[in-house]
Amino acid sequence: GERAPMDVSELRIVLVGYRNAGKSSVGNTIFGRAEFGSKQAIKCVTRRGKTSGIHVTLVEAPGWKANIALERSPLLIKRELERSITLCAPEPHVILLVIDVDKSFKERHRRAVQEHLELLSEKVWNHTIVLFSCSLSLGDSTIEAADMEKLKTELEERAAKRRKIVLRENETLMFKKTNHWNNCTNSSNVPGDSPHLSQVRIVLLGYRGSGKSSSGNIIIGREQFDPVGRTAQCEKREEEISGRQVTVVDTPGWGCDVTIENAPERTKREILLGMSLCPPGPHALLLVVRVENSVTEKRKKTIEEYVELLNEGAWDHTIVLFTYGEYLGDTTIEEFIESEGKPLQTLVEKCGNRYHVFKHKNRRNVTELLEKIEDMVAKNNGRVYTADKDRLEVMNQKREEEGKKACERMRSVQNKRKNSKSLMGEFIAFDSFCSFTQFLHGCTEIYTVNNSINFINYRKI
Ligand SMILES: Nc1nc2c(ncn2[C@@H]2O[C@H](COP(=O)(O)OP(=O)(O)O)[C@@H](O)[C@H]2O)c(=O)[nH]1
Ligand SMILES: [Mg+2]
Repeated sequence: GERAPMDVSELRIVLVGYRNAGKSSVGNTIFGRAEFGSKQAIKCVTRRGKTSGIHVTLVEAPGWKANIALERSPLLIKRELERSITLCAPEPHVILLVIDVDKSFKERHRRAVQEHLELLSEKVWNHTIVLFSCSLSLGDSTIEAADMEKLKTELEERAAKRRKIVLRENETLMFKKTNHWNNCTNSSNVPGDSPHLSQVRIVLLGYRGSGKSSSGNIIIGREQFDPVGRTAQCEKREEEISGRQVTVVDTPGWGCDVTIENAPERTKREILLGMSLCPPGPHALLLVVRVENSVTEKRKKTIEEYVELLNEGAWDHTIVLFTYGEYLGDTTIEEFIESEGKPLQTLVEKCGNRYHVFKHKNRRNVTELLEKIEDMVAKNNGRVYTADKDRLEVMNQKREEEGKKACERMRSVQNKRKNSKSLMGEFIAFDSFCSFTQFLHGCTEIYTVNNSINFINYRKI
């Protein structure tokens, strides 16, 4: 039979999702004003209004505890979920299932969603649209829609101010730079051309997955660092770029939510040893930060501790390198820095307001980055970062000793395996792969079994 054309002048929506998934914010976005309060509701909340010329009825059902089994969910919540449909009589056009992309979503969360949604109707899935929200980008504060415009203007003003400061610093620097290069022998100064270093040494620093190896590849212009596997030891690559001999050192990253005192000694050591791969020392430390990962106060503190692990003076040689720049769209990096709040702003300021943005696999602004490095070197009167020699020597010895021990251990394990069935294989047979990887969470190597034992690189699960 023929279907009656849908009356688009009216839309009935049910908003469902676990607690704090962002249902109310979604509701407010739909209406363009703060209709739903931030207070936790345990009963359905109905709002009617006109948005984009459509009469909208929106029912927000109370959220369940994100990972609760249906049988343990309070009766009131279940009853209200069932009632939400009746509040959209004759029936809702759509059920919006809100899921927060910034929170983990494991099997037990999925099961909770399924069980709770199927209370509405068996056919609920035919009418459901998943709506991804991101709570973290908004911080802890609930932003009132009425305040949105004001906030936006404020942000734009602060961003413009930041751009101005950076520009002014650049002008002062140009003067200093010209003076510096006039006295410097290390520059290949082609007449009429802007002066530049003949050699640029760079060390990449940052938490795991921030995009260090990928950025190394962007700078070098070839896939030289492995951006799929985890970088366990510092590595060096060289290439001539825009008339400069460029050395890039990649280092292992730290877990972004692991404080430095809980970090493996090995990670700290490898980061330090990275400095010795480009003697007499790097011109620039690139502190890699992913634009779509919020720098919380806690993460900022850890970043600071790692930079200061090198020494206090390291800040003078550091530039923040933002990766995932494409995520910004047409938002400027300054607007982004201002909207992220204090932690990121403090970090950028510690680096003397030096920053640069990389977009995925886009090499266009590599030369610009090299120029920013040269500006910084000029500001430092040609000084490069130098690590304490004795300290590096101790680290080097430790690394060698550990290497030897690791070889011995491997050999003894191999010998044992010849005699008995693999220990790992037996272990996995008794455990599911998932909990096994959980168990090894944070280990450098994970062994997995498919017929034989393979070595795979560990990636964030
Ligand atoms: N979309 C996007 N992905 C990126 C970008 N930079 C890195 N990645 C991806 O992020 C993941 C982690 O990057 P990687 O370079 O290995 O990070 P590292 O641990 O700091 O070395 C990889 O899958 C990269 O392909 C970027 O600018 N944009
Ligand atoms: Mg890496």
